[in-house]
Amino acid sequence: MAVERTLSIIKPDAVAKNVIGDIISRFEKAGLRVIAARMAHLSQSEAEQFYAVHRERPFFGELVGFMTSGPVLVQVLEGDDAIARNRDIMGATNPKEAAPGTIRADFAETIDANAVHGSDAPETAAQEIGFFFSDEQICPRG
Ligand code: IDP
Repeated sequence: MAVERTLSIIKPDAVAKNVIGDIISRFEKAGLRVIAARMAHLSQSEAEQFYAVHRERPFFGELVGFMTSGPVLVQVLEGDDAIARNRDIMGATNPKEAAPGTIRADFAETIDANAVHGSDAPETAAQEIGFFFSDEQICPRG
C-alpha cells in the first residue's frame, strides 16, 4: 500500500455542530495523520474555483452557497491508501445511503450538508492540497 495524501474539509454543518474533534478522531483511528490544518471561511470565488468541476451541475449554486455559509476546517491527511481510506470512513455522498458508522451516517442529514469532503483520486488530491496549502504549511511526520 502506498502512503498517500488527501485533502479533507470538515464542512460548515459539522463545524456548526461542534463535532470537529469527533471527526478528526475518526481519521486518527483509521490510521490517518493530520499533517496540515487551518480554519477558513471560503469566499464565493474560492468555493466556485474549488468546485469548478461541478459548475454545470444543477446543485452548483446550492453547493457554493452552503460551502460559504460558515467556517470550515481544511486539512491534509496522510497515511497508507489515504484517499480511499478517507472516502471509506466518510461514507456515501448522501448520508441516507451512507453505511452505519461512517462520518456522514453519524454527523450529516442531507446530501448538500454532508459534513465532510475528501479528494477522490491522486490527481485531484494533489490539486486540492495545492489549492489550500503551500509546501511549507505541510508537516509530514517522520
Ligand atoms: P463527494 O463529496 O461524495 O465526492 P460529489 O458527487 O463530488 O460527492 O459532490 C460534491 C458535493 O456536492 C457533495 O459532497 C455534496 O455536498 C454536493 N452535492 C452532490 N450532489 C448533490 C445534490 O444532488 N444536491 C445538493 N448537493 C449535492
